[in-house]
Amino acid sequence: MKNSANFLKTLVDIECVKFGDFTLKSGKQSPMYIDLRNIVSHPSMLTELSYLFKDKISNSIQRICGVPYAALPIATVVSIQTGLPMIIKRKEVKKYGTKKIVEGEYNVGDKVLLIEDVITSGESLIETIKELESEGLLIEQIIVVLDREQGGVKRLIDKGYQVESLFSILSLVELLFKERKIDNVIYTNVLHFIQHNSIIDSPSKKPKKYLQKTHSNETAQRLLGIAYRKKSNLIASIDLITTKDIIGLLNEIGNDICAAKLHIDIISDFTPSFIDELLIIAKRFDFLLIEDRKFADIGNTQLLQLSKGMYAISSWADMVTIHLIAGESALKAIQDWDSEKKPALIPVIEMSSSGALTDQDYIEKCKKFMYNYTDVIGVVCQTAELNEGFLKFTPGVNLESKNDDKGQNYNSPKYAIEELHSDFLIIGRGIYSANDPKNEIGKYLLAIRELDFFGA
Ligand code: S5P
Repeated sequence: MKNSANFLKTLVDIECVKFGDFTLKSGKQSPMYIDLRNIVSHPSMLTELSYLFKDKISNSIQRICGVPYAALPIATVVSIQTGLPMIIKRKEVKKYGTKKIVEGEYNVGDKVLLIEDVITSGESLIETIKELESEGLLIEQIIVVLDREQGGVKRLIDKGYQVESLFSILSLVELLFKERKIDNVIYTNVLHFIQHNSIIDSPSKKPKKYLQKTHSNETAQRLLGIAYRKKSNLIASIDLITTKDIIGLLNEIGNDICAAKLHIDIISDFTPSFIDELLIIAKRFDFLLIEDRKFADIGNTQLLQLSKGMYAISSWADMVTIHLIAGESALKAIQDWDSEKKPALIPVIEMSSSGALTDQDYIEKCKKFMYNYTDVIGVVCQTAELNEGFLKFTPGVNLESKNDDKGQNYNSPKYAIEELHSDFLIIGRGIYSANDPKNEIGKYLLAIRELDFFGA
């Protein structure tokens, strides 16, 4: 086995993860069934796991312990791979002999790596932690193979433990969905299940917006999936004019964004190979590409602009912006266009600039027909209220400035999310003009995460 994606796909092949309609122990219906115990019959999977764990173990660890029983074989291979000694926590205390709860050699104060196969509520981990701690052991690090994203990790982090997971159910379904191994329905059902089954019950918190949003468009679902997984609804508007600067910036901030928005026609040294490079980086850092071309012509011309010329936009862009000024027919032309590769559409129905002509009347006129087109995943706007499920992309976001000297107006991330109900923040100069863009994007991430926009 060579990589994590293969490991995840093999989990499905060996039926450790199944999708369908399952009744859980609790009596609840679930669209997924997860039980990693079959891994013991697949030595190559255990070996792969030992490598994955090895990369993550902190230097201070002195003992390895698996939560009984499912994680015991995993702890064993990790112990063999790393040379770190293992201890075993019994599930029941022996009724005879030593009555020990922890088997193996250890000293009070030893720093332990605790291994778990799957985390849901974190209950069995908490139980094991309690018992190890009562023996004087210190839980230094916890690594879980698969996080069901139902709040267990957060619960342990809140208790002060250092927890991480190798994989999450979201990264698994995202991968399977991308590779067309599961369909829209399963993907959406899993997202809904996670949302409604989190053990973290905090009504005072803002709802987990992303998981509530569903959209039948595949690109919209991918974008939502990435945003949720990265806990970032930031779209970097990379309005830079050399390929070197663009690639350099994306390499710096790629992990922190869910999409990059470009104005491809401002690049001074564009060659088609730039697109290849861009696609590789987008894949590596897992973000989508938006071309902010703002198409605004009759249907036929728009199709030519989308697909022809040196930019061949439809061949690489996941999403494009479009003005609806030409009316419904121009939108319909794109929707009816029979093309293998067609970007999702984001109409600009309200602009951020001073004196914009996109008044309420214009917005309402756009809304009258745009909802009928499944290629339309949402809109660029400021104040407009949208139908449920449509995504709101908001430019004009900046932590430092209120405006520029060319008509642009800015709001803070907090205002854009809380007052404008924005789903995705588009940020240009706020990031790319900063002295240290990586550090600056950290401030934006902090601002949105403080709002608990992503929930637990
Ligand atoms: O109304 C709008 C629509 C868009 S797409 N106002 C905007 O500013 N934009 C784009 O968002 C604009 O073309 C630019 O690429 C980005 C904002 O950049 P910033 O540097 O002002 O953050």
